[in-house]
Formats: sequence, C-alpha cells, structure tokens
Amino acid sequence: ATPQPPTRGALIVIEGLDRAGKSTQCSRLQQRIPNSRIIKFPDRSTPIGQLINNYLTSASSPPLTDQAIHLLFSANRWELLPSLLAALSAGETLILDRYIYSGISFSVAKGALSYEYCRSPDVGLPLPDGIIFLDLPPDVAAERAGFGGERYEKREMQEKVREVFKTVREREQGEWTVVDASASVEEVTERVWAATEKALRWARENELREIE
Ligand code: ADP
Ligand code: 2DT
Ligand code: MG
Repeated sequence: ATPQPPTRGALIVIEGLDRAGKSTQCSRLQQRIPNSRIIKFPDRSTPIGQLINNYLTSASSPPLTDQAIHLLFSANRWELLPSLLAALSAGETLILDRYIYSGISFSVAKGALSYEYCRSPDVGLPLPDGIIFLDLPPDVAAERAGFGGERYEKREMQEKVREVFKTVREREQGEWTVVDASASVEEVTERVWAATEKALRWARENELREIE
C-alpha cells in the first residue's frame, strides 16, 4: 500500500491577560497531547524577540513607537512561521501561549492605533483550530504570584486589554471558548481539555486555513 502522509497537527491557542494561568495550562495540555509542543509568543530568543524583550523590560527613552513595537510582535510570528508549518505538516500539535489576539488587544488598548491597523499585519498567518480564552478579572490576577513589573503590567492597561479582548472574541473568526480562569488549576484544565478535544477532532478532519 502507498504510505499515507501523517495527519497534520492541530494549532491550539491559549489567550488571556497576564497571570490568567496561560503558561500553567499550556504545560498541562502539552503533557496530555502526544507529539505536541508549546510555542510562546513573543518568542524572546530571536533577534526580533530581543528587541521586544528590551521594549517590555526597560524604560528606555525614547521607547519604540506604538507602530514599531506592534509590527515587531507580528514580525516575530512571521519569522517563526516556516518552522510552525513544518511541525504541523509533520503531525506535531502546537500549543500557542498567546498569538495575534494578544497582538491586537494590547496595541488597541494603548489608544492610538485602530483595530483594522492592528490586525492587518497578521493576515495570512494560520488560523487556529481552537482558541481558548482564560478569563480573569485583573484584580484577581493581581493577587497571583509572578508580578513582573513589565511595561503592560499595570492595572489600568489590563482593564483596557480585557475590554478589547471582548471585541476581539466577537470579531475574529475561529472556534472560541471562554473559560473562567478563577477556578482551581484542575477545574480550568478540565474545561480547557474539553475545548482542546474539539480542536483536535476539527484538525483531523479539516485543512489548515489562513487568517483572512
Ligand atoms: P500566565 O502565563 O497567564 O501569566 P501563569 O500560568 O504563569 O499565568 O500563572 C500565574 C500565577 O498564578 C502562577 O503563580 C501560577 O502558579 C498561578 N496560577 C495559575 N493558575 C491558577 C489557578 N487556577 N488558581 C490559582 N493560581 C493559579
Ligand atoms: P508575556 O508576559 O506572555 O511574555 O507577554 N503582547 C504579546 C503584545 O503586546 N503583542 C503581541 O503580539 C503579543 C504576543 C502581552 C509579554 C507582553 O507582550 C504583550 C504581554
Ligand atoms: Mg505566561
């Protein structure tokens, strides 16, 4: 018999505000899904990622303009695209810790850039098979460990980002699941898993699409 190409891997995105539990849930998912890998955006290890890291961690003046940093976040996704596509076609499932939805939400929340402007550089990237939004009020997030003091980790900014995320969930195509992230780690994992199983099934039966 002719050997069949492997089924493609699934593209699963975990989104949410800072300290919503994204990294915790990504690693728990990764343990449950055979042949899977976590990709974290921004990927600070690349040359573009280092520019992003400098922007987030230092109060350099003058800082990069809102446009410049926005485009760098998107470029950071485009530079990884060939390796993402290669992994997916080889059958590996990718669990993304943030994606274009953080890109739109954080930049729009700053107030100066339009929604259309912010989404346009990501058009053409692969559309996730499932997008799971971990929803947590910023005051609950503030009580969790891990406050880093990076550029966007301020109460007012987080409130605005949460608002923009609502618009993003209404406007952006894809299968969205909102999970109440204030539940216990185990409960959140069960809800994330239910959504993930759907995404894995979808990916077995459908071609990968692009963000339009
Ligand atoms: P993110 O990646 O979204 O910033 P993390 O997964 O790093 O969030 O979690 C932030 C902090 O909150 C960590 O100290 C983590 O152990 C804790 N945490 C994660 N999920 C929960 C939860 N469901 N309930 C309470 N604390 C949590
Ligand atoms: P972490 O704390 O998860 O490393 O995120 N961000 C992220 C953007 O503004 N645009 C993007 O495209 C992405 C992926 C969210 C670092 C910060 O970068 C923000 C928080
Ligand atoms: Mg994290």
